[in-house]
Amino acid sequence: MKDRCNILKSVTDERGYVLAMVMVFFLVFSILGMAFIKVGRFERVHAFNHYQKSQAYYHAAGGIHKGLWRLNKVHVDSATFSESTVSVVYDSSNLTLTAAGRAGTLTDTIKVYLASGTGGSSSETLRPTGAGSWSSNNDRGCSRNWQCVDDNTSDEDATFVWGRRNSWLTDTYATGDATGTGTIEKVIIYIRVRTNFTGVRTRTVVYTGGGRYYGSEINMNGINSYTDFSTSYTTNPATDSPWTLSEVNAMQAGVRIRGYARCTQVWAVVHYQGGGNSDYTITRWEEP
Ligand SMILES: [Ca+2]
Ligand SMILES: [Ca+2]
Repeated sequence: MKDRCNILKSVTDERGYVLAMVMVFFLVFSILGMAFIKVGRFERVHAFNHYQKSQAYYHAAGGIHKGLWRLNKVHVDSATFSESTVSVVYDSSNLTLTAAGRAGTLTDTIKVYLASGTGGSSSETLRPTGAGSWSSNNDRGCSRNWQCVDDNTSDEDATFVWGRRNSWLTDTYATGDATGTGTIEKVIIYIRVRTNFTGVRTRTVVYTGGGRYYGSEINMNGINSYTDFSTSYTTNPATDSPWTLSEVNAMQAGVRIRGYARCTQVWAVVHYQGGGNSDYTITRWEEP
């Protein structure tokens, strides 16, 4: 009788164990939110999402060949690659990744659409490094105009360029070269200026593609302490097309002053989208 009780208990325990395992299985998978986007026949590219993780695999006869994306964040610098059975191409203009796989005569492709995340942008500051094509303003505290405005941290009234009454005087400066990666989203020209007078105007200048382009006139009335002003160019004003790296490297940033204003700093900031270490979120999958 004691043995029989033990056997019954054992069977009950086993049922309980199986039931518990099934419950754990569903619990785990519902927490993970696992959704297989594409799982078909064995040899093909497929992709799936689950909790904080997105992956695309190419299944070949010999097994899984490559896991491409993880943590639902795509690092674009490692996303474009190829090996014998799978190739992945990143298209920065359309923000897509296309994975194509092959095993023997079987091929399959999957396309992944991306949205840039907060980590998808970066910027770089370029400061004057030498004389540019114009150097019309007066200087104070330096021997060459560009040296008055190349401060990493503003030295305020220690070095500055300044203008002449009732005349627009222009300076443009050679600027450092850009080293960033990714699409150039915009270039912003900054000037840091102040005045003790009225009726004074300033504006930013960028010299690119053989032309000088000015920001809006800044009425300096009341701007007695140094203040930053900027002009943003989402496209190169000479071409009306997105900036290229060579255009950024060849451009000159500058300042144009009418009257007795002081400019202590001139610089440019290049903003990039989709640089080498940018993170993207996968938004949808598709088989082209
Ligand atoms: Ca340059
Ligand atoms: Ca300065």
